[in-house]
Amino acid sequence: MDILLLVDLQNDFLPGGTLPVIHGDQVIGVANQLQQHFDTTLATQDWHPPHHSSFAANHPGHQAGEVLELYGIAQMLWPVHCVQETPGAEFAPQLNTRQIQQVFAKGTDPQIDSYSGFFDNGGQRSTGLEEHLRQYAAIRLFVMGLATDYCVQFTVLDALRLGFETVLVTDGCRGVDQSAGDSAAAVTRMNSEGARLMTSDRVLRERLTTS
Ligand code: VGL
Ligand code: ZN
Repeated sequence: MDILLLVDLQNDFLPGGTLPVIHGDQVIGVANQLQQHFDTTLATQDWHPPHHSSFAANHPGHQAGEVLELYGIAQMLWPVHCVQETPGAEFAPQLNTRQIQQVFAKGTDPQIDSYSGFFDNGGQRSTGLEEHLRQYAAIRLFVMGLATDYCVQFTVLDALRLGFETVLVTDGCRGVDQSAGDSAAAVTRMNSEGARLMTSDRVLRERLTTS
């Protein structure tokens, strides 16, 4: 069974948001198109409390882009983004959300960030996504969204570690690229750990011939 997982398609990661991913808006159409060919679509949502420890604003004297050690884990500081119940945390208005069966919130614990849609960055608390996927006997997980070098990458690497067959939809992702080449390196890493790389065109052709 094929499942489409949309990672963090939220206003703050789009142009005009507080943590904009360049051309992030270009993947919304890909998500809408793919959804029409999947019976099951799930989504993750970055969902931080206002006092989240990943926000530079909560560390006076420090700036976004700096890395601090917080509670024993290296934490990149980010601009305030995806604060619970604010417009920035909402899904992109152009995104078709009617077919999303379940949304998994992440980054809700103020003390620890969560790039992966499965677990926080300490690998401790589950979002419930793994348990949800385990109800299916055999799945292929098709992952796309924002950002390639953070939440998409950590979600895909956890999916592979958990033993799920995983496909990265390459044109459905855009990255932060804080350092040049981060996204390309992330794609190479996901691929080398076992993720298959496919364009959305290829996914659609495959879905049309197998279902
Ligand atoms: C993300 C940085 C901070 C992401 C979330 O969705 O990739 N990146 N929070
Ligand atoms: Zn975040």
